[in-house]
Parts: sequence; C-alpha cells; structure tokens
Amino acid sequence: MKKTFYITTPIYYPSGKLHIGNSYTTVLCDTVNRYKGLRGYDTRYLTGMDEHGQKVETVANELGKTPIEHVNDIADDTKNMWKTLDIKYDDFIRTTEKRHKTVVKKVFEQLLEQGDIYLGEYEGYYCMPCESFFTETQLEEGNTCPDCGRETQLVKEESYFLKLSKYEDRLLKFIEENPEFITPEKRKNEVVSFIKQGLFDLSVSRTSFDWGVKVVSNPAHVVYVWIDALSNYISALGYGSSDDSLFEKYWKGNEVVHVVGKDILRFHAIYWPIMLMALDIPISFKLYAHGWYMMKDGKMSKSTGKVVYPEPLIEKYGLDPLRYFLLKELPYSGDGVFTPEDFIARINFDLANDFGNLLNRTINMINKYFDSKVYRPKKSYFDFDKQLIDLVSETVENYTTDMDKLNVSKAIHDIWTLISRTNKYIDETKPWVLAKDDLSKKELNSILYNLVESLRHIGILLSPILINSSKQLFDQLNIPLDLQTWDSLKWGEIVNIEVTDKPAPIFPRLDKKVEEEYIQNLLSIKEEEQAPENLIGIEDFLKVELVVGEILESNPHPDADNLLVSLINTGDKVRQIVSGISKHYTTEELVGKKVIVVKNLKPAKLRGVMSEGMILAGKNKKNIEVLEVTKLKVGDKVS
Ligand code: ME8
Repeated sequence: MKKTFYITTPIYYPSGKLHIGNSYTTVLCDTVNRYKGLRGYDTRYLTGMDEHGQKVETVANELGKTPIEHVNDIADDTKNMWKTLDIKYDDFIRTTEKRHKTVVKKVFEQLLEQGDIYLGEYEGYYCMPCESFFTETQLEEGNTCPDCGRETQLVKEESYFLKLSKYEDRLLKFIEENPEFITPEKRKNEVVSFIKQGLFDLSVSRTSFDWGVKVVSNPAHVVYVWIDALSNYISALGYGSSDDSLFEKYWKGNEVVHVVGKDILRFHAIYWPIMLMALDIPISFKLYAHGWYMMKDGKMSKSTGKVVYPEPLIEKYGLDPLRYFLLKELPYSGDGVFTPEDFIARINFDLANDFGNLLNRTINMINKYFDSKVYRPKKSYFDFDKQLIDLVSETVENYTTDMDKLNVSKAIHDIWTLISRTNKYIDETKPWVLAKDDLSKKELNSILYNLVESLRHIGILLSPILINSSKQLFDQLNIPLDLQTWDSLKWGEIVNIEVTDKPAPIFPRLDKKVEEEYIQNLLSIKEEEQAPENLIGIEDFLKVELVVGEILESNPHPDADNLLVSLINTGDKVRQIVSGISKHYTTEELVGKKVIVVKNLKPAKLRGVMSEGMILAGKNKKNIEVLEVTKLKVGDKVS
C-alpha cells in the first residue's frame, strides 16, 4: 500500500485580492505535494477560504452585497488565481460550507460539555472612537487610549473561553518529545518561550456580530475566528460525519503537514494542538512556519499598496519564472525580498543562461555532430565523467533530504550546483575540438550522452518546481515517460535517444532595463493609487452608518459622574446610548433633541451599562456640543 501524505495551506481571508505572499504558501505546498506524488505517495492537498467574521460582513455591506454573495465572488476569484498558478489541490474548503459548520458546532459543544470551554466575561478597556480593546498594562497614563490619547472605559462582555492553561504542561511535553513537530528550530523556540510565560484562556465567541457559526446551545454567541478556522483541516476530511474515511486515511495516515506563515504560528502551534488534545484526536501533523516576502521598503501589505500580484508577472513572463523566484528567494527560516532587479536577474542568469542554455547547447551539438542521435557508451573516456556522475547521485540525495524538510530553496540550490557542474563539463571536455577529428566519434558521443543523462536527472528533480519547462525539457530531448519517473533516477537508463531537430530556447534572455522598468511601473501604479497615511478612502467613511435619532429620555449614569444614559429613537429601534456629556448638558435639556447617531458601533458596556451607539458631538477645550438637526426626520440617513 502507498504511504499517505496530507498537506494544507492556511485558509485565506476574503479581505481582498491575494498577492505573491499568499501565492508563496500555496505554490510551496503545491511543489511539495507534487514531489511526494513523484515519490509515489498517495497525496492529498487542501486549501480554502476563511469566510466568517465582522470584517466580511462590513465589506459586503459596503459593496451592497450579502456576505455570502461577497464570499462566493472572492472564492471564485481565488480559484481562478490558483488555476493560473497551476495549483493541483484536491479540495477547496470554505468555512461557510455546511460540511464545515456542522463540525465547528459539534466541536464547540463537545468542548463546552467537557468543561474545556466555559462562559466567562471578557474584560478590557474600550476606546470608543478607535473601536479597540486594551488591557490595563497597554494603557497610557490616566487610563487613556495608547492610540489616540482619549479616555477609555472599562468594558465587560460575555464570552466563551477555551481553557488553554489546563493543557500548558501537556503541550510543552509534547513539543519536547516530538522535536520535529515545529520547524524551523527558531520558530519552535519562539513557541516554547511563549508557552513558558504562561497561557491565558482564549476568548472564542462574540456577541457583537452575526456572520459566523452560531453556538448551538447559546445562539446569541458566534464562534470567534480560530476554533472555526482551525477545524477546517479535519472538517475537509469528513471528521465527525457519516463518512470519515478520508479522515481515517489521511489524518491517521503516514504524514500530515500544515504550512503557515510566521504570522499565524502561535495559533497552529498552541491553540490547534490543544484543541486536538481536548477532543482526543491525535496530533498527527507537523508544522512548518515560513517567513515573509517583503518589499524593499518594508512589509508587503494590501492596505498600503506595497504589494505584488502574480497575474501580471505570469502574463508577461510565464508561470515558471514566478514559481522559481518565489521558491528560491525565500530562505528556509528567514524573510525574502521582492525586487524587479532580482526577478529579472533570476530569469536571465539562472533560467536563461545556466539552465536554458545548457539544454539548448546540448541539443544543438547533438544535431550538428550526430544527426540528433546519441547512444549509451560502453565505457567512460574522461576523468570528468566520474565527477559528473557522482555529483548527480549526490544531488539526488541532497535534494531528497531538503525537499523532505520543505526546504525547497535549498533543493533548488542543489539542482543549480549540478547545472553549473554540467556546464563546466562541456568546457572541460571541449566537444567542438573532438568534432574536428573523425577518430574521436565515440568520445564525442559519450560526452553528449552524459549531458543528456544529466539533463534528464535535472528535469525529473525540477518537475515539481518548474512544471512547464521540465515538460519542455523532456519533449525536446524526447525522453520517454518511463524515464521521467523517480525510480528512473539512475545513471545510464537511456539506451538510445533522438532529440528534436528544432530546439527552441525555453527561457529567452530579457532586456534588463526594459523589463525592470516594466515591473517597477506595475508597482508604482499601486503607490500612486495610494493615499497618504492620514487620509481615508470614501470606502472607509462609508463604513460608519449615521442616522438622525431623537432623544426620548436621559438619565445620569449610576456609576460615573461624567456619563449620561439616554434612550434614543433611531427609527429602527429605541437604543440606549451612554455618552460623556453630563458636564455640558442637563438631562432635561437633551430630551427632544434630534441628534446624529452612529448606528453600527459595536454594543459595549460602559461602566456596567450597555451602550448601543454613539452621539456625534464637537469639542474644544471648554465645550462639548452635540450636533443637532431640525428639518430631518428620525431615521434619516446622514452622510
Ligand atoms: O491568517 N509573505 O489568513 P490570511 C509570505 N485566515 N506569506 C504571506 C505573506 C507574505 N508577505 N502574506 C501572507 C489568515 N502570507 C487566516 C488563516 S488558517 C486556519 C487561518 C501567507 O489571508 C502566509 O501563509 O491573512 C500567512 O500565514 C497567510 O498568507 C495569511 O493569510
């Protein structure tokens, strides 16, 4: 029976177009999955989308779509992009699918029944204008907001919590006993020292938005982000359903690998194994957390426009150059940088000069000297032969070790060492000199045969990485299918070969200046589109829903001198709103005023009293004045 291999990417947020950062993870998994397939494993590759949460709800509203319409559109775009990158996934899970939600509900209820999830109170300091929660230690002097300097309010909100603390010791022991559980080593060390500082229980539900999986036993709560998202790795295998054969086969099979970026290391190295321990599911996976692709001037980010998208690069240069760049330029345990100069240099030097040229030269010589045909020599004629043949088998060994560790960048380095050695072999044996001498035909044949054998090995090792050009290599050399397999990685398998008589360069050399400029333009369009930091786009402003509301009643806050608690009719309902205006208005003065209310502010308790919105007011050092309208009616929109 074949050994099984199950590999997963993170499920991506539908927060915008995916860029080369997300593409890197997906291409890396695709490459490793193809490699395992080449090795004869029974493989399964999962990717997908993480489609719940308040942000999705808000963006969909802005676009005038329902949340499900919005995520359907993004899922379609994402699948198209993976098609462009020739990603061969087996399953695409979406957290809005029934098969997934059923598992999340089940997992949550089980953890609740067992007491691993409990209902508690989330406590934090809330800055209303910033819509952010802070712990006491994050606050500035006088309990003010560290971002805007304004006063914060102590807020308590009901929330479910996952008992992380209970599993702290077990998790540390597990990591110690499974030294390869988290790689690279440096990430493992980060995780261990984080756990050793002590784990706080994790808030796993929200009551302030709707777009998510409702808690079955208490539907006022929506399961919050991570329990929902992490469960995808098993819900996609049918865990807990009437047909869990994929779960039995792959999760409990030979190898399971989660590949993630370093940004979500903790969730996968701490929360997920703890969830599995609590559910009594084996922690069968290994975790590889890679670094980030950066821009020359910092982090790649959709919101600042410093971002590179894969499609225009593929359209202009083809798929393999992008796959090559992505896989090569991100080191195993560090970050990588995308620059137009490096991208073009990799195409010109590595792909066109070193690799493409080797293939092209070899075929041209076989055509010129032997009418397209070479055969297996009976013996070796040069000392250089042994060096080349030894390096081929050494390369296969190193490549295997590196690919098994998911160190694809190093595996590429191994292949290029062989490519350079093979180029050097041509310089050493000088076929053009032997060609002048009719008595040296056998020697000349042996040189060209050795070049073809080396290239065949290179093609097989490259096939999970450069998917189109490795095929072109096999086509141009006319390598039969049975000599393109992992098992055929043995020197001398070719007996006779007739190469194409019409070779075409697989990577034409590019004009450095023109192409660098072309890519720079792609990037600077993004920068120009970008507003300066302190400006917001209309789409940001439109997120705030403002309406006219009439104050029906106003009372002092029971626990805070500067706060008033008002009942305000906003047309859709009567809301209770707490505001810090008691030093400037009496309760009687406020009644009957038509004011402007922020309608879609998250409800929050301010000093123990629930507030469902905010009244707009202007202020200077002396005064606070609420904004009033006269002609407009209750419920009218303000924009
Ligand atoms: O975090 N360089 O989704 P997400 C390299 N939904 N990789 C990058 C990158 C960069 N500059 N930027 C992003 C989420 N990535 C959650 C995951 S999983 C149960 C839930 C990659 O859309 C990297 O793999 O923010 C990172 O972990 C992932 O995209 C984050 O994707």
